[in-house]
Order: sequence, then structure tokens, then C-alpha cells
Amino acid sequence: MLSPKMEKALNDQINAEMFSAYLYLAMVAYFQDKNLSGFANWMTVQNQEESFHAMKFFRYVAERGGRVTLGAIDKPQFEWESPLAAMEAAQQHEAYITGRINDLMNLAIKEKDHASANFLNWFVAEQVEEEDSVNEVVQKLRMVGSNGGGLFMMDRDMATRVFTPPVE
Ligand code: OFO
Repeated sequence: MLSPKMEKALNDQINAEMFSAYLYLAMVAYFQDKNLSGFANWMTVQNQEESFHAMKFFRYVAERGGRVTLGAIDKPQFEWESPLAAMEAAQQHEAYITGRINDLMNLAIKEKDHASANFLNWFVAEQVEEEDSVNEVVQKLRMVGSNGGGLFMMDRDMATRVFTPPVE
């Protein structure tokens, strides 16, 4: 059985993951509008990963006999001054999510909730990957700078990303 504190924190995380999905969907729309279909594809995969994260928390709360409660999802930003600015916003968002996962882990340890700590380990590892993949894109974009040809090549590359449900 989950403690009320843990149940609330996990429910808040479902909302945070849904917000991540929503934010990345706003970025899909932004990149589509800029005719960067490869970047839009990359963000579509990101959106699918976030929905997967939300459902993973959702199933876990239910599995532990908790009650899933869903709150309103905030309106995301949907305009950025450049593709780099959008990707930097995604980078900052992932760092924020990593902080939230760490806070959840600290709570699980404090509550001596070993099952939740074990469950959260998956997300600790996942955040390393999440941060790494977005950092790579940001670094490449910085190298490309204002070179239109470089951006075009990168867009072609970003078009190849596909969603593979992560191993649980
Ligand atoms: Fe992008 O990791 Fe979930 O939110």
C-alpha cells in the first residue's frame, strides 16, 4: 500500500509527464510550422515517450492499490525564437524532470518504500538517456549555427528516429 504522501507525489508525476508530452507536442507544431519535418518527427517520438512515462506511473499507482487522480495540464509554450531555443527549452525541461525524479526517490527512501524506490530506479536510468539525447541535439545545433545546409542535413537525420517502447 502506498502512503498518502507517496500516492500524491506519484499522481503529481503523472501530471508532470503528461505536461512533458504536451510541451513536446507544442514543439512538434512549432517545427512543422518551420518546415523542419525531421525535427517534428524527433519531437513526435519524444511525445510518445512521455505518454509512455505517464502510463508507467499510472499503472504503478494502480498496482500498489493507490487511486489515480488526474489534474489539469498547464498550457505549454508554443513559440520559440529559433530551433535552437526550442531544443534548449527541451533540455531545461529534462533537467527539471530529473530533479523531480530525484525528489521522488528521496521521498521513497524517507518513507522506507522499497518497492517505489525500485520502481523509480528505472526512471533514474531513463533520465540519463533523456538528457543525453536532447543534449546531443543541442550541441549539434550549436555547431550548425546559421548554416542552412547543416540544418537541412540535420533535419534529414532527425527524420529517422522511431519510437520503440522502452524495455521495462
Ligand atoms: Fe522526458 O522524461 Fe519523462 O518527463
